[in-house]
Amino acid sequence: MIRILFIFLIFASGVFISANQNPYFDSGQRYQLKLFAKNKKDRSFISNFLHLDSIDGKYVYSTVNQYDFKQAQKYLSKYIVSTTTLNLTKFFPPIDFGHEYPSGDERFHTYKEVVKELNQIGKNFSNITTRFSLGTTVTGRDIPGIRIASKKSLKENKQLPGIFFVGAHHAREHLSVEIPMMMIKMLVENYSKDPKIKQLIDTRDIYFVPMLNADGAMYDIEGRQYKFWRKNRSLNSKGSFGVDLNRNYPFGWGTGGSSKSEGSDIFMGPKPLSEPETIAVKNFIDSHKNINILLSFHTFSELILYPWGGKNSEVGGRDQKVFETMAQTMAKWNNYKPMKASDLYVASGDTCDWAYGDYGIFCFTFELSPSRSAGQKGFYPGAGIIDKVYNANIKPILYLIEKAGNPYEVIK
Ligand code: 0X9
Ligand code: ZN
Repeated sequence: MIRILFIFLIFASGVFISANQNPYFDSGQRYQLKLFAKNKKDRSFISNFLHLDSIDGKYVYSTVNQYDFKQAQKYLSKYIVSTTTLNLTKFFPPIDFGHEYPSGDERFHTYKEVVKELNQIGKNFSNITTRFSLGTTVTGRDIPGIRIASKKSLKENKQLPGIFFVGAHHAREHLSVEIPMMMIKMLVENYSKDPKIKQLIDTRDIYFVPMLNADGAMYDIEGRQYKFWRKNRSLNSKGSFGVDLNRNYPFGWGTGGSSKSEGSDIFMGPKPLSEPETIAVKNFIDSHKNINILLSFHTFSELILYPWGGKNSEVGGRDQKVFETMAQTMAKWNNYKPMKASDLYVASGDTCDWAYGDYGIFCFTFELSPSRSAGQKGFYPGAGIIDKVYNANIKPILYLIEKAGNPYEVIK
């Protein structure tokens, strides 16, 4: 008996040690790094290892997990100015308390609330909406979507020009769920009140998927403790979790600004489109040839980004003019900074390079508010910011819906 106990203890301690020595084990420790990056070249170099949360002149800020922190110490030590340690270990490994946002942030929609509200809207406005499923996440959640288009118009017209809005490629960017949710509500509620909205809904095919990375977003709030989680919740081959969905698209995949290491927050995945969430987006785009414009909501920094993001060159020609004109027009309303995505930093495998590169879709990434933040408030600005960000983006979003009719109209 004693011998069995002894063998068990040795075995158990071995497991314990290996879990702690496993470089991919996520203890919950997070580090906030301030790095000196004097120009775009420095930023793009750093972006091969870390995700950059924000840029402030010659400095950049990044919140990283333990794996990326070790990588940074190894490869980026000359750039690191300071490190702040955040201890979230109390909340790891995750315990599922049922999902709710941390105190004060309950206004943000949990996955269940997104589904419930979309179902309700689908029922209440059945003449202009259809609930659909984009696909299924890694852990089996249905990815909820809603189509807004007048059923009468759809009957009369074979095809209406389409637009696709998607939120939450990144888990911790919870505000990117709220803006599409509010927009959906506004559109359906004003169909019978505002002739301009009616006109749009009668002549366009509008699709919303507010919470693509539902697994990651809900993991990020488990235990009512934000975790700075970015990726989805795939179990990787060496035991770490998550692929960066915005590095997993096939166009130019793995050509810079993303990582081959599964423990990294910018892990590109074992192959392009390795994830059910990105496959779901691709299947949708493949089967909806009428989509002319795509808007992917992210946070933060208050930017309007357009291709290319994976290389420094411009898309060129007429399309360049369309991108610039649209971005500059919208920027006047929301006061965001319009720019080519790679001017921020080069990163390959993102949604917009793929949507434009493979399908010719005019694709924008909105980095919502706040404009800058080195601390926790960047990704977690609090629910108090939601209305302001929504109001700033109503006009740009309505403009995109309108221009989905013919994006080239803006350069005529
Ligand atoms: O890095 C990203 O995926 C996006 N920023 S975020 O802070 N929301 O993670 C920006 C994508 C823009 N695309 C490129 N720079 N390629
Ligand atoms: Zn993002």
